[in-house]
Amino acid sequence: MKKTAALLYPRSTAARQAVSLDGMWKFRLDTQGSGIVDGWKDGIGPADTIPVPASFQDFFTDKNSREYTGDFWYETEFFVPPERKGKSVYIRFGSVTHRGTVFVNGAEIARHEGGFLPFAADIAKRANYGGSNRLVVKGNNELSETNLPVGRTTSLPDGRKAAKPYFDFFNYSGIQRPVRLLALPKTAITDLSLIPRLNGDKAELEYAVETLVETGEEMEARLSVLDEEGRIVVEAQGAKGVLAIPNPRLWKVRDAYLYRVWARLYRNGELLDEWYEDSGLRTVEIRGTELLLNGESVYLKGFGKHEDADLIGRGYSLAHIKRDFELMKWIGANSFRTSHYPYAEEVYLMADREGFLVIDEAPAVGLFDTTNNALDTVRGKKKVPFFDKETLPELLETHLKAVQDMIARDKNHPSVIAWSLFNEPEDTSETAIPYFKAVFDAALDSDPQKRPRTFAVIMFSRPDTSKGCQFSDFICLNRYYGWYVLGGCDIDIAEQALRSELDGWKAQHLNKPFMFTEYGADTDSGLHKLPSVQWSQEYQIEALEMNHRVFDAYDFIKGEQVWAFADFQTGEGIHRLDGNKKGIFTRQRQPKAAAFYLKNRRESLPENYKSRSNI
Ligand code: GCB
Repeated sequence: MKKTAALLYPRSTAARQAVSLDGMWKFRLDTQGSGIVDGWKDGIGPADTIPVPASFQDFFTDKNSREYTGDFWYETEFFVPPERKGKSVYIRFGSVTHRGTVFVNGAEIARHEGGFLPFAADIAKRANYGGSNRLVVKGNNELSETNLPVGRTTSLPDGRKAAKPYFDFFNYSGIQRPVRLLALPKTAITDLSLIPRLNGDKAELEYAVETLVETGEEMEARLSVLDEEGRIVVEAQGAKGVLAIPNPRLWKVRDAYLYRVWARLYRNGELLDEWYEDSGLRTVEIRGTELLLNGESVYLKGFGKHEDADLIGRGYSLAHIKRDFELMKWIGANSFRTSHYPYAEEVYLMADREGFLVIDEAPAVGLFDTTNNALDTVRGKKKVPFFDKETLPELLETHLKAVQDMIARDKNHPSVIAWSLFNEPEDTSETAIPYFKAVFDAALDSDPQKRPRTFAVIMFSRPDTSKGCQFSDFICLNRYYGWYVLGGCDIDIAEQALRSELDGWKAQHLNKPFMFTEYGADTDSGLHKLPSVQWSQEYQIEALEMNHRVFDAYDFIKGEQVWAFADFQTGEGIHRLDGNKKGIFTRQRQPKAAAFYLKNRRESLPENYKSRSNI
């Protein structure tokens, strides 16, 4: 996406104002698909009201609203003060899922594809200054094989559309993240890149400020780095540079120290723009089978998560973000993966503050459709591997953009230690190779810090069949031995099968760290059983114990992230009991029995568990 001052995280400063437009907005499902023809861009007519931000699905009491697929419309009014005239005025959406078109006072001013990243609509020419303005957003939540996340949209006999996700989470949608009205200077900072470097006990911060400057203007960029007490530790002039940080305090796992980096733009001594990022001094590196943070080996203890909660669906909730971090601290975790899409910006800000390590995942989930292919095979059609599909070139374009935009948004967070570029793609065909190469190259090109890249490897991809693993800097395995494979009474055989798979990976001599990014068992928080059965709380503990026994036996396993942090909503079906129940916590964020077992284990493992010096 073109860099604009409005895409930077919205902060009010001496030069910028960010005003929340969140609240109750008018809302209407476009069940007849007539919104455009009927001119809803000028006002959506008789409508309901719902909270923004939130997913719209779980407020209503009828199934058609919950399962609705198609266009949906939002409307609100906002006031633009007269003194904003002459400024850049934008509306910034944290996300509109999965796509949105924005109209202000009847004029279309922006379109955006992709439901998990921010975009901004320039309203300067359309705004009514000193008066009221009508904001209308047409959202759409259809799924396809050319957009992310991947799925399909079918038509029901009565004409309704139905979303068919190729992924295991509910297709929540709507205006799910905060909306803000921004007033920004015309001559503005459009980007700031920070690269921390460590050398012995010395630390440096390389920086680059990008600006949007009207032609011929003489600008001066300045940078100030402040410590947590607000004292200036170093200052610099110029749009680029390398700063030595005196007496550096490093950003460490669960012991974060943040420097505030102010970028300012001046003309003849007059301040035109200012903006800041909180940055941490830390390095991330893969060396052999070790993941190194600040040159020290770190073992990931954590979770795969979802943005998911009662009533709000995938909607932004600071309360849930806070509770989740408290639970992760309580249980002795140090990391999580933003499965299966980039989360709200505020999640990363809290991870920065709390010293959590984040594997930041692109919304590239569902690049696998064996089930559909299986039906085709029964019907006598040839199975088409996912990466052989005709839709691939278009999907790749969407994917590259999603990766580039995710990295542009999240590149300065000290908490982000790696990019996960896919979840469980069907990576066993030769045709996956050029696709993977393009996506992995794009991530490297986009990231000033050149962080490690990875993807989560599905069960069916094995040491001898995965074509994608060659691109990963470290290997992330999603494995369900003891659940989908050899579950229940067969758990002893599952253990043998897991060991034999790991022996296979070992024999490949990849000399890379491995992490388990998913393992676990569905568990009903009300079910106890002696002896255990699948779904009981006792069995969840047994499944975790079995996995951990195996992980502990292999030195190259350098991390364990249980699936999942909390129970979450999925589409209905015979394999899901009102959602996925693999949570260590319930959807209401209360512990299952396994949480106490896991707390014990996690607290007993040192942060540098299995480091060479520890073996
Ligand atoms: C997986 C997927 C995750 C599912 C999980 C499960 O492999 O990555 O999205 O929710 O398995 O529980 O089946």
